Amino acid sequence: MEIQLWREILDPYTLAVDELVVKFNHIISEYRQVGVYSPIEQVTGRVKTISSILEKAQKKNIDLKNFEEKIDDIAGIRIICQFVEDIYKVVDIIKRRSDMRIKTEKDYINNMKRSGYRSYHVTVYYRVETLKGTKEIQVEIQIRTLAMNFWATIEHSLQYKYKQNMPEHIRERLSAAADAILMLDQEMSLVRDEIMDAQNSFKVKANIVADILTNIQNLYKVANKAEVIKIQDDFFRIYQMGNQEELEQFSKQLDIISERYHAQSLR
Ligand code: 0O2
Repeated sequence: MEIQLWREILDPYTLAVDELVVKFNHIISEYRQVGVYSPIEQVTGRVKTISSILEKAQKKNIDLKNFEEKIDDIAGIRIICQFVEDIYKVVDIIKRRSDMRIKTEKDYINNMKRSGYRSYHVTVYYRVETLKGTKEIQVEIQIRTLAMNFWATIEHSLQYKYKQNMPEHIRERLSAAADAILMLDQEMSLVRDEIMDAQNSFKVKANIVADILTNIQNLYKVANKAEVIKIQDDFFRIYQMGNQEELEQFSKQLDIISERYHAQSLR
């Protein structure tokens, strides 16, 4: 067998993970910029360690000559959602993208694993460009709720600790915890609309405040100082009253004043 140059082999996987984390985080920003609830809450990524690759190859009897083809989670992305419904929205988002091609889908949410594990797995082909040229690699995207992630993280550590010999009483506890997680997700789904409304209005308010403060800062550079100080005092007064409609109205008026001074394009 030829010598495996691990660093060179794994380098495009690192690039893919880095790019995809940026891309999924950008989706979160796009939703937030327009004040709409994002089905993605958090994104993380990792490249499997060499020892973990070797372990999996040994466990599954995979020839190291073609481990890149046979092990499809060398590059892994984990997308965390707040609600189960969001998971399917994220799957749709992935399916609509032109920069990744679906290889397989595994729905461990409707088909929970015997361990109690729940998650939606999508394996995609993704192209990266390196100095050596284009390489199409496989990336496993795991999509799960915050609650499912909590369970999976704890269970993964215990699996690691006990290997194949997890004591029966711990297995039972994990199974009971998996049932509780299922119920928690169902309960949360029932109040999803209310939670989303509350979070949306919080984000909308944060966006308005950010716009107002940017406008005030830009005006400070070009307008009469006394006028800008008055605008700032008015803002604090309206902000303290806590009425979002008035805040929106104030922001619109400020846009008009800024336009007059051509202050909006100032940085
Ligand atoms: P790691 O350390 O997370 O990378 P199979 O043997 O067919 O069941 P396969 O082919 O690897 O497993 O695919 P599967 O079942 O979709 O699992 C892929 C990954 O999902 C695993 O990678 C885990 O990350 C996660 N996973 C699957 N089942 C469980 C489970 O019961 N508990 C937890 N905590 N995670 C699970 P790795 O390489 O096994 O592990």
